[in-house]
Amino acid sequence: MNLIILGAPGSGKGTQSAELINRYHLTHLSTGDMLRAEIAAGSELGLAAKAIMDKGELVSDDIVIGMIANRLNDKGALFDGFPRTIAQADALDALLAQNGRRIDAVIYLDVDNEEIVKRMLARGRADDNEATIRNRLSVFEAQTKPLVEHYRNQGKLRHIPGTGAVEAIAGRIRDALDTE
Ligand code: B4P
Repeated sequence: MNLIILGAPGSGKGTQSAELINRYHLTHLSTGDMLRAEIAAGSELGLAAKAIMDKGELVSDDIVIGMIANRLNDKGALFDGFPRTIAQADALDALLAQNGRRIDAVIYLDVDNEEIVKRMLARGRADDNEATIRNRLSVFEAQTKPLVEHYRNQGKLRHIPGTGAVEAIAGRIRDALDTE
């Protein structure tokens, strides 16, 4: 099985991924984690990515597509925070098709903006200040939200209300996937 977890910044993608990878034995592919690892390692890519992430913008499609292409293996995968643009979604379809694979379902965690701002200010990561958060939310609306319609049209979207206890949300995701 190959899954995507999609949602606004701070909607809980990373949080819910932890349970999903264990339950369905998936490789966790989080572009946000990969970029933060590059920053921590002080690589050239990390330095360039940090400046973009601190502004709340998206890192270029070529960079994140390359990172995913390097890590795909034969196991099913959970794509966390990727794709974030239609170009990334098309590239992912092409990469999977090379091995006769495809995306089976897309979990869309739906959380309203005020709840997101509250959560991210509490988390306090380097890119979690209010100005950056507001910009990340508008970047999400403009560049990533079109993916909701894109995957709905393919019949793959599973709409999950993303507020409430972490375990309650995990239960909603299980219910949505187990009726596949
Ligand atoms: P990501 O690392 O993907 O991070 P995120 O969207 O901020 O967080 P996530 O949704 O995983 O939230 P989390 O579970 O942590 O992206 C960071 C940046 O990297 C992007 O802005 C971009 O610049 C760059 N990037 C990444 N992928 C890219 C791509 N494909 N293309 C281009 N650029 C890319 O949860 C957030 C907080 O809420 C946590 O503190 C958590 O504890 C809390 N929380 C979770 N569930 C909760 C619940 N049910 N109730 C209350 N709090 C909850």
